[in-house]
Amino acid sequence: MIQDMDFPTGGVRAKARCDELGVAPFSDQPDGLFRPYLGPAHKATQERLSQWMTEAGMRVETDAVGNIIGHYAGTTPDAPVLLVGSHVDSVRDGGRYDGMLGVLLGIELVSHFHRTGRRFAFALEVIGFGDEEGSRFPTYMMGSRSAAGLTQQIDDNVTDPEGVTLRDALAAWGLETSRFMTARRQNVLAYVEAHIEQAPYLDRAALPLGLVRGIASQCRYRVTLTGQADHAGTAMHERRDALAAAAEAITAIEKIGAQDPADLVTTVGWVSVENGAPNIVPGRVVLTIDIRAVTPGVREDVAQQIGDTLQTLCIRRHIGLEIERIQDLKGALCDKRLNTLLKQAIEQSSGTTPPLLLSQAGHDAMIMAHLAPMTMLFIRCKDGISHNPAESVDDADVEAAHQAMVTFVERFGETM
Ligand code: HGY
Ligand code: MN
Ligand code: MN
Repeated sequence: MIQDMDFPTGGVRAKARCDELGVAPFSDQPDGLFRPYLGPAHKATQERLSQWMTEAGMRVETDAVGNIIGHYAGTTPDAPVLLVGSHVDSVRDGGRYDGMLGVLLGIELVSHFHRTGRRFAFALEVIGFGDEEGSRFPTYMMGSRSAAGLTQQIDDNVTDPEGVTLRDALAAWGLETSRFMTARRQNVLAYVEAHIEQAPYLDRAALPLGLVRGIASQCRYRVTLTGQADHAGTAMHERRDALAAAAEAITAIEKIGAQDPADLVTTVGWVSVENGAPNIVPGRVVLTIDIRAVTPGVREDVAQQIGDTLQTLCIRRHIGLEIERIQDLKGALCDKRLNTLLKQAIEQSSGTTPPLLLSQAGHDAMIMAHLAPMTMLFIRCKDGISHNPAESVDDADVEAAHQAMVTFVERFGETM
């Protein structure tokens, strides 16, 4: 447990706390970090965050979808809210700072004002979204979609790899999907998310902090390729090999992603071979496709191009093809006024002028943009590496982010 007397507060403590939360019991993976939605690690993390939020002078609640929220009152009981946050879940074998750093910087922000006795004409709230990555269930951004008041068609029969249904995982927390709509945050003036860049621009430019112009739209598909399982002794021309078809599809998808515009990316990040064995010609393969682009219309055009390409190769190979869209996230632009305030805050606090960057990584901020104007603060991460245990940040950069956020809130207060 990291107390004030052990560490300075602010960015250094935020980073140290990410490290503390990077291992058991705050991870469900013995040799790294996996903090899935509603797992034991999420529960232990929720309790620790609640402790730190309380120490920072906040009233703490858990909402109907399992997000944790700390409330630091404004000068009047009905004051509107400046909401700061990010996600507390992680990908499997993930980095310690993706998401969590933004939540802990929010707690440090409030802790600073609590220690100095500052109150504003708005309340400060810090939110830790429980399900952003969709790394346990085939869901995504359920936490922020609920907080933003977006309607969601959620099938709570979906199961995690261990066969636990979303319904049962929620019930263990006393939650159920029918109440997700009650999680909508009220009276929110703006949403601010500090997040590692998850790309190498700041590192290569030797800059600590960046602003975000917008977050790329993304969509995901589940593709099922059905051939015929057969003996590995089957003649090559007799086969309907689903994995060979998948291999051709994957390289075609990569080639399409590498074409213009530069802001287009395509990823096949998950493949499953049914009943895979060295001496069986694979009969059925399922894979996912993730398509992202900032330029409007590109995502849809590329999805069509990939669909046509897969159709052609499957006809040639006599392979059955099913393509199901499993995610559709519109892109979002950051609010110009908030970006100007944040830019001024960074210049005032760190003396550096932040570049304006595009985010190919998705963030809760793209969802919260449906609820209120939003802005993002990017923090340099080494070589831009993320979704990888090698993810790392510098104390000095995290402290610069903390100082920029304190200055941002003070300037935001001056605009009220
Ligand atoms: O997929 C994303 O961009 C985010 O990490 N969930
Ligand atoms: Mn992530
Ligand atoms: Mn993230």
